[in-house]
Amino acid sequence: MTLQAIELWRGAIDLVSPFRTSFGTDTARELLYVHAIGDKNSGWGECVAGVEPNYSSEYLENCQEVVKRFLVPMLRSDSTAQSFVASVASIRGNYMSKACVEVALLDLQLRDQNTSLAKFLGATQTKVRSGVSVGIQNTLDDLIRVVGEYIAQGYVRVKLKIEPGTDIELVRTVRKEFGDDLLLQVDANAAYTVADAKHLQQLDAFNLLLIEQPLPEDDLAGHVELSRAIKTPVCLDESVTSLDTARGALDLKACSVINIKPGRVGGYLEAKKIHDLCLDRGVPVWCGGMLETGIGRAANLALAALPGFTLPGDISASARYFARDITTPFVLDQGQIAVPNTVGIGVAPLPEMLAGFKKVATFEVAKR
Ligand code: OSB
Ligand code: MG
Repeated sequence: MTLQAIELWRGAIDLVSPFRTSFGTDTARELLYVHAIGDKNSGWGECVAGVEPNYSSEYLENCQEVVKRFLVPMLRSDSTAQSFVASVASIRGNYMSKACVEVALLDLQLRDQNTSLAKFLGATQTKVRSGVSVGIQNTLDDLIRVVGEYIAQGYVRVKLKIEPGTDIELVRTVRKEFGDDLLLQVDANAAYTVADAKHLQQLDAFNLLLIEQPLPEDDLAGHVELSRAIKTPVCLDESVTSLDTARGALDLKACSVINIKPGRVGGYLEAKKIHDLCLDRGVPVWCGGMLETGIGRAANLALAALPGFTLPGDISASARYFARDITTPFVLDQGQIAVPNTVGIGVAPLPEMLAGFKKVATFEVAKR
């Protein structure tokens, strides 16, 4: 592979409905795409960071700066995703910045090799079961209506966003309305403290698959204590930023399930390592989402097709997020979404959609 240039593209796509979590509300997906240009093919990567540093410390403007100032300068014409990951190990954190460059390189090199990301990662599934993440609604009636619509569309698992004051009643209501067979879980996005353990014990009555990231990302000890205090399995999202933090969390028994998001751990190579560790230890994993457009969604589908992904992930159809996706839309078929199986991530931005985006930078890559 010969890498010639990196382009950065910016734009936004409106969400079909506002997405509210314990940390904020989004009405549009602001986007940063990395386009890696080779001599024969090109590859695309999507940055999962939000506009504000409220899910984690990373945010989109900062990612763009980190990519430009620290990551792109490390690239050479013979760089690969693997050599890139090795060379940027000297840069601390900045997982989302690293991940969007890494996957653009992966897409490019796998296209050159005429193989798919799914095959490269070791996928064993051709389609994956699809769950849906439901934001906090204004009223319980709205919540029932929205959840009912998603179930009618075929989503096989529902995740409810919760926060203090909007939690137990909400879960009770959804359980009562949709019955005991519904695969149901909750996500607090770090909104509680370990002092809420007694309160969260009330969730034990509702047979949830898991509670995701109840406590702040740094509070592994708190998650250990909470895991002992409640029956609902604790799953970590924000806390797991690497293979090392995943291993530590499991060794400490801070969680019994892990949500793997490639953007949060610096890319798909690290995500696969976390998957392999969890598979080896019999720890269930599932693929998280960051309201990705088709570029990020395609790559997540490849990852979610690995054998350790035994729980349905937050990879919903394009229509759950956008009226028009950047790529050919991903559709739900009997609760499942097909895993791209052509070359690279299997998709690229539609020219008519990209026309509404702006190329904000082009960097020539030094020869070697
Ligand atoms: O915590 O899983 C999360 C979206 C943005 C930031 C954080 C999270 C989420 C979601 C949405 O829950 C999942 C999806 O992409 O459907
Ligand atoms: Mg989460």
